[in-house]
Amino acid sequence: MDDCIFCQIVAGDIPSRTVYEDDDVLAFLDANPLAPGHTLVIPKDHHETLNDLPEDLGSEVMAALHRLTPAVEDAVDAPASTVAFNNGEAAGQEVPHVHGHIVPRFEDDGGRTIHALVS
Ligand code: DGP
Repeated sequence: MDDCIFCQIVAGDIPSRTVYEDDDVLAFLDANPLAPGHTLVIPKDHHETLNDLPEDLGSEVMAALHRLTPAVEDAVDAPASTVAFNNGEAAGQEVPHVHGHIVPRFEDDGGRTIHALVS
């Protein structure tokens, strides 16, 4: 979609810091990180929410999250992470292109809830 920021990142029209890429999935650093290493994982094809995502593509996104979460934690020496989707505008989804957040968490970060972190 021409006016979708994340489609423009996939197309290379907006610069981003790529963390991982394959035929179906792109992961890149969040421009407004909630913690060092905050990474977004998206399907390259445009789908607005998880509800619109074909199941096979959802599996690809989940597989990437599964591989990348420990790698991101290792990269920033985090003992844990919050992995979440804001699914729909009322849930705080600002960019209408499905994306999973990997937010590294640290012992001293206050133990904020998922909601406080990603909405
Ligand atoms: P959400 O609220 O779940 O829709 O999160 C959207 C995230 O996308 C937010 O953490 C900031 C990030 N973001 C928005 N625009 C850009 C951009 O142009 N580049 C990158 N790397 N991240 C962006």
